[in-house]
Amino acid sequence: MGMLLLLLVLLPLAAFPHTRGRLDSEQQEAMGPRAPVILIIGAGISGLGAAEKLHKHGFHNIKVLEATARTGGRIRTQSFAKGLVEIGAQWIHGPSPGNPVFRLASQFALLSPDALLEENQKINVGGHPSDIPVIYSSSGKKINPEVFANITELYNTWLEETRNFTDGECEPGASVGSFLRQKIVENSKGWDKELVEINLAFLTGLLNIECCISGTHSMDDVALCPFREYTMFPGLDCTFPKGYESLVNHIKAPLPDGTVILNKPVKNIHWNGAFRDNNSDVYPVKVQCEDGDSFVADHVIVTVPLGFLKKRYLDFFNPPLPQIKIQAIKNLGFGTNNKILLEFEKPFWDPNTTYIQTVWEGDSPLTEPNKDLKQNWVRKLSGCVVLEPPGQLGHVLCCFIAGKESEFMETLTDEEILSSMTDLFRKMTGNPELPPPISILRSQWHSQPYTGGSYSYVAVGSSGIDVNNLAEPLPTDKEALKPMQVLFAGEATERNYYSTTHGALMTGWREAQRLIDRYPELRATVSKAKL
Ligand code: 6YU
Repeated sequence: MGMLLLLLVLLPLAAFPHTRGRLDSEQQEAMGPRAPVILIIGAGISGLGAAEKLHKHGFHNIKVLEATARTGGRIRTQSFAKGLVEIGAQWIHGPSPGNPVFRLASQFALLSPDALLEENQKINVGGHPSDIPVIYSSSGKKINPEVFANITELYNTWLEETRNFTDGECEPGASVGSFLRQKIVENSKGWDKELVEINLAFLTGLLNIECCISGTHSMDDVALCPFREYTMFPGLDCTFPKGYESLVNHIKAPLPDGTVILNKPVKNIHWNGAFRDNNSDVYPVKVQCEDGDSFVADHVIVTVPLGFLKKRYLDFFNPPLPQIKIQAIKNLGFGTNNKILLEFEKPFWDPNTTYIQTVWEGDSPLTEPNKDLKQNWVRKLSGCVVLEPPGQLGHVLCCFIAGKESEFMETLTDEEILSSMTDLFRKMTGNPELPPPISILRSQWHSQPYTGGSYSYVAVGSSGIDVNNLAEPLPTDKEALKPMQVLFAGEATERNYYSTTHGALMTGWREAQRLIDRYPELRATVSKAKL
């Protein structure tokens, strides 16, 4: 009977040699090394993607520690009006087979039939609104987009040209903004006198859109030479009919209960140490949480946003990060792009309108914008997307605003924003009686303590090398006895696809793969078990 019991205990361990329960040290020696313990900080798409991949490859000692009360991070779907809206990521940028988010969404049957059409997967819009906008000007007139057809085409070719620069070709402070401004100055010399003012006002609006796409205050902050490294998959951007979070829910579904721990903000990460668990096993990493709990690990994958790292890099790591990483964190840009969602009783826009753009007469990319944020923040709005389908959702506009004006907007009350937005639409439509929106929901990504903004960009003074340096695991010494103690994932660590959900997912998978490659014996066990 005793023998049978011993066999029952040892058999599962023999089948999975890295698993070890409470065995004495002699038994431990005989069993070989214990299963690696992995902690993942952050339950956004990168953290959950890493956890799911590791789990699938036989790593079962995984915990995901998430600071907030929810998973998804910057993917956040919420109820609003009569349906669901996105507070964070909205589209799959470039939905085509190369894009892992598209592949997963298709596999989980989360997309509409349109998104799956092959012809849509071949279209290239580069993250820009693809439809012809309805344009309102601040003097209360609707402007025929044909008026701006030439200037729009020119602007698009200039944008393309920003991608022609190679490293070393740019002056130290060269930015996408300075390049575009130079083009505007050169080109405006040939414009009809009466078109100069309105063209400049329209171009200011296009630059505001660009700021939202890059998540920056000004295109003068975005470095010119590295701009070409941002890579787009082809495909007509599409959305998730049941919300972006439906993807997150599918990714995390295979993880055993208890893997993801919510409301568990991490205070700091101690690495290069020797920390014991209750079994007296020794680990190189200890993660200390704000609530006093601590976790030991062999590896920790840090997926916190760059915005968080910018605030906390000094006290979040012990020993401190190497200088090369600190420099990368400081150099790279992390800006704010927010949404203001407005529900109207009745649409003031024509049917078939998909995008509304506002033009402020008198604004120009060649003059300094007015610094009085209280009076002028609404001028920075880049435009409003008409959300579909109105039948299910109601009449909802999703307006975008980036930069300091966006951060100022976060400090206002809903009532103050409603009042400014009502004034704006009354001015633009020339209708002083236009009824105000009936409800509002806005994002506040800059004030979120565990995010600190919206997404990353390669700022003037930085380059793709900073992104690589940020992604490099610690210790950086290749000969280290315990390598890969702290690994880095998250959208800001993806040199070509930063600022997107697919970029974030790729980095989670990249770091999971690093660990899978580090434990070939485990891989062999899993493949054998599958045979
Ligand atoms: C996309 C889109 N999109 C709009 C808006 C935003 C973003 N993006 P996470 O932050 O998700 O997870 C980290 C977790 O860590 C988080 O849960 C924290 O709470 C947690 N954490 C932090 N500190 C912690 C601690 N101490 N302890 C424990 N946990 C901690 N992307 O593909 N399509 O339409 C948009 C948009 C308003 C805010 C977007 C879009 C960006 C994505 O949302 C984002 O990259 C990923 O979700 C990040 O996932 P993650 O896991 O890395 O972090 C030309 C050119 C230029 C380049 N830019 C072009 C691209 C444009 C991007 N698109 C923007 C447009 C919209 C509308």
